[in-house]
Amino acid sequence: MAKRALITGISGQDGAYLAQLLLSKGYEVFGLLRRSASADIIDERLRWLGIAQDVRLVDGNLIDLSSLIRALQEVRPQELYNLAAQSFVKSSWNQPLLTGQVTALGAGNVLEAARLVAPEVRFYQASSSEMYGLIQAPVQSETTPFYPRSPYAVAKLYAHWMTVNYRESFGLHASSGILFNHESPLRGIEFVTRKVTDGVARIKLGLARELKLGNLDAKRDWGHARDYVRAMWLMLQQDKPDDYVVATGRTVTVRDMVRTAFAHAGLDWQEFVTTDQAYLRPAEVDVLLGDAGKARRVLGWEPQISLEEMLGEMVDADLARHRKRL
Ligand code: NDP
Ligand code: GDR
Repeated sequence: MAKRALITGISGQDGAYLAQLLLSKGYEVFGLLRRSASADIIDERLRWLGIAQDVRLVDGNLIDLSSLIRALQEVRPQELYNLAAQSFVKSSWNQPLLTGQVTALGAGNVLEAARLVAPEVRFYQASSSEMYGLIQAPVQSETTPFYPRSPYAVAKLYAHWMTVNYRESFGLHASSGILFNHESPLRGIEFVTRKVTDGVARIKLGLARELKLGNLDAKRDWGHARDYVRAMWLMLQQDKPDDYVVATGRTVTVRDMVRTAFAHAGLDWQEFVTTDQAYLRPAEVDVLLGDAGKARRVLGWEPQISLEEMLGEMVDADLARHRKRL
């Protein structure tokens, strides 16, 4: 019998790559999808990976507990991955309460649904390096204290601790992956790497002349989503649920990331990039650098794709997208 997995956030970057990984391992993959007026663009990412026909979609929304209970009763999954969230940090200052409802209480709803109707399920929570915020140690691991710096990070902390609490209180097989930034050609266009690679492609093809960015001094530990979804799956294959940092162990400024992406297309970033206050945040996370030693030791996980390879893949994919539209 094939294993069944239910993924919330199936239409997002990680949902798509995780679905592809699980399908390749012979799982039956179900995705929770909230209704949207623009249904035709919803499975764009699944189509891009060529798996749209293979994933079965279930109607539901994280803020509707009854829809989650129904989805779990219908699917009866062995593994449940909670990837859905309002995930854009900058928007979380404009929509702080919605972010709390979806990213925090929504995760609570998924845990509660699991406890009520699927207590045997193995549960994964998409926690985030944003929880470290104003960092308390130069390299962040599972034992580094958190100091959230955005409504998004505050919401993720609630979800993270609820995951730990449901594990300790109810014996749920609940694990939390504290993932550092990870990107891909399927990354949302509002996030900085994809905004940059899309900008590079437009400039290269003569569709744009400049690219406006915010804080170029921030440093991030950037990996590839394809590597990171493998870590999610590995966590749920362990006998014991636990929390794991997933990171590359290398940190780079936004400025250096931009330079690398422009250079891939043979362009000098300084001729095209300007800064604009509109993209600054009320509070910034200045530097993130993760220690994934525990994931390496316990899960045998290692990232395989370098930042340079990933940015090259993203620039090439954006060039191809824009050429198709020309
Ligand atoms: P995306 O923003 O690409 O995807 C978010 C998903 O959540 C979308 O499928 C979206 O659906 C869904 N969603 C939003 N609100 C609801 C709701 N109310 N009910 C049901 N579904 C909803 O995120 P990523 O794929 O990049 O990230 C996956 C998860 O991992 C997120 O929780 C994110 O916060 C977290 N994370 C991401 C990191 C990264 O670097 N990518 C790092 C650490 C954590 P729709 O298409 O309808 O909008
Ligand atoms: P982040 O990702 O906030 O780290 O959250 P994002 O790509 O939005 O920002 C990274 C850094 O780049 C700086 N920056 C800009 N960011 C955006 N979006 N647009 C710009 O024009 C720009 N210019 C500079 C930002 O200030 C920031 O320092 C992501 C999300 O996926 C979260 O859901 C996830 O939890 C964390 O990564 C880990």
